[in-house]
Amino acid sequence: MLSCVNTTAMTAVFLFFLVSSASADILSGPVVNPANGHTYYLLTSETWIDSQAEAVTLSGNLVTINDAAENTWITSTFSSFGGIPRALWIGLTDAASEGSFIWASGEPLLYSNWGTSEPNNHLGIEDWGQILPPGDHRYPNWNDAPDVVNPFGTTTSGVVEVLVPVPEPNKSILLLLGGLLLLAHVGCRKIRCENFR
Ligand SMILES: [Ca+2]
Ligand SMILES: [Ca+2]
Repeated sequence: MLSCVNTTAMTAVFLFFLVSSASADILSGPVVNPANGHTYYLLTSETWIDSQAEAVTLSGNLVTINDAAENTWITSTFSSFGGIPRALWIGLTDAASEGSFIWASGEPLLYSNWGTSEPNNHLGIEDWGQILPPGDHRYPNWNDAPDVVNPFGTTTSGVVEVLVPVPEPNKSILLLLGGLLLLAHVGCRKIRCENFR
């Protein structure tokens, strides 16, 4: 019984490291899209699933592209980041049901921008949406790709969209807190002085 428990625990620890060993980091951002006020991040190269996991830790999802203007803003902001032509993971997947693409955010699929003859589920393993990279003749159209790091040998970064803007410190609140701390400090000194009279 004990050995069974130990084996289970060791498996859990192994799985934890297996899952946590590959996580995407922030390469750029937060960047606010002035057209919708949403916040975006560009991630380091990872699989679609690991990039989506990182997006959730940032309180978002891999990007939901709602219209051509958002597609253009994303590609002009991120597709050539750092002088490198990048494919970009977007929040589309049909892993749950082949041929039925859905957004990771749960938003309805109202706009799509697939490249010619895509999505084609090539070799039966392409369930994960990306924007093709600059240099591909179908850029900035979309493709379905396998869930690997840098599919087809192309640097591929996830784009995260967070619907609520990252709050900036409110200066008036900071001033008010500073004032209250000053008043408290002066009050304490006064009480101490009166006690020693
Ligand atoms: Ca969006
Ligand atoms: Ca494809």
